[in-house]
Amino acid sequence: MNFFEKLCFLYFMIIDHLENSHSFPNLSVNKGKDVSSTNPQSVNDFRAKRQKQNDAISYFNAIRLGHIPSLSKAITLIESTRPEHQKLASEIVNLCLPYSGNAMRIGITGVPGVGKSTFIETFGLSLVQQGKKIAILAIDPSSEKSKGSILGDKTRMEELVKSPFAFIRPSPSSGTLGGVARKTRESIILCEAAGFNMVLIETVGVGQSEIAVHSMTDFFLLLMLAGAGDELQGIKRGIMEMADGIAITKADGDNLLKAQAAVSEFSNALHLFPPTSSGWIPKVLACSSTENTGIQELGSNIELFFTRQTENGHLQIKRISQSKYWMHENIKALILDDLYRDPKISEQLITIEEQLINQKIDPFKASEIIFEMYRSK
Ligand SMILES: Nc1nc2c(ncn2[C@@H]2O[C@H](COP(=O)(O)OP(=O)(O)O)[C@@H](O)[C@H]2O)c(=O)[nH]1
Ligand SMILES: [Mg+2]
Repeated sequence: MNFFEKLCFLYFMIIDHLENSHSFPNLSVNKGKDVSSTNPQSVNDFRAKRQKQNDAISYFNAIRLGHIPSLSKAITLIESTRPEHQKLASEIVNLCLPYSGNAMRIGITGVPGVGKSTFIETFGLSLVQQGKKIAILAIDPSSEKSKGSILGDKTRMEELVKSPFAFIRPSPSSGTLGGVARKTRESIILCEAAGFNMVLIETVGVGQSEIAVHSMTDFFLLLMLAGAGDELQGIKRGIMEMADGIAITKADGDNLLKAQAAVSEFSNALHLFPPTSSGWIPKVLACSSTENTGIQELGSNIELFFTRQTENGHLQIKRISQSKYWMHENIKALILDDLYRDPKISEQLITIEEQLINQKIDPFKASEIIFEMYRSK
C-alpha cells in the first residue's frame, strides 16, 4: 500500500464504512431492512412455526401451553393420510395421553335442522361465561358431499367462533366410520391436554355415527323437535335408550306449547325403558337457543350428572368400557383390513363370489373358506 492508498484506507475507516465505498465494490452488501419496520410478533411466530413443525415434543409442549395453532395443526396431522404425518400424530397423541381425561365429554346428536349448532352456540357461550374452556368437534360423515353444512355451522356459531376460550373444529368426514371415530377420539385427547375442560361433539343423526359418538362421550344429549313424529326424526328406540338427556328444541313462539307437550310425551316414553346400571335417570327438557331459555337448566342437569357419576365411580367405569370397546373395534378393523388387502385372498374371493352367485356354495361355507385361507397365511 502506497501513502495515498493508506490515506484512503484511513479516511474510510474513520469517516465511513468501507463496504459503502465505491472503491471497494467487492465489500458491498445489501442494505437490509430497518429492524423497526419488521413485526417482532410475526418473527417469533415464524420461528415457533418452523420449530414446531418438526418434532412431537415441541408440538406437545405447545399444546400443553394451550397454543391453539399447534393444537389445530396436530389435529390436521391426525387427519392426514400420509404415513409420516400419522407417525408424528401418533407420537403427539401418546405424549398427550397422560394429560387427557379431565374434560366433560358431551355428545350432541339429532337430525339435521333440529338446532344442534345453534344450541352449541348458546350453550357454549354460557359455558365460556362461567369460565370454562370448550372445544367443539363436529363429526358429519354425510357431509363429504355437502360441505355446506360445516360452513353453515360456522355461521351459526358466530359469537362462539370469536371467543378465545372456544375452539371449533369440524372433524374429517371422509374415510370409514371407524377411521373417523379414531381421529375424533385422538382429537379429544389433544383438546384435553390443551386444557379444554369441556369437549362437545356434534354429530348428525345418521345411526352409525351416533353409536360411535356415544362410545366416546360421557354424556349423550339427544335433541328432538316437537311434533315432528318419530319417523320424521329418524329416531330409533336405540338412540333414545342411549341418551343421558333429551332436549326438545325451538321451544319458543308458536312452538312453545307443542314443545311442552313433547316434554311429557318423551318423559313418559323414557319411563318405559329399563333403568341403567349407573342409576342415572335421563331428564327431558325444553329449550330455545334463540331465546336462551331452558339452556341453564339443561346445563345444571349435565353438571349434576357429572357430580353423581364421578361420586359413584360410574364415569370411570364407562370410560374403561369405552376404551375396551374401541380396542376390540380396532382389532376387528385391522384384521379385516389385512384380510381384504391380501392379493391371494382377493383373487379367491372373486372365484367364491361366482360360486355363490351360481348357488354352488352357501355364504357361510364361502366365508369359512376365506377365513381358513386367511388363517393359514
Ligand atoms: N325458533 C328457533 N329456531 C331455531 C332454534 N335453534 C335453531 N333454530 C333454527 O333452526 C335451523 C337449523 O339450526 P341448526 O343449528 O343449523 O341445526 P343443526 O342442523 O341441527 O345443526 C336454523 O335456521 C336455526 O336458526 C331455536 O331455539 N328457536
Ligand atoms: Mg349443525
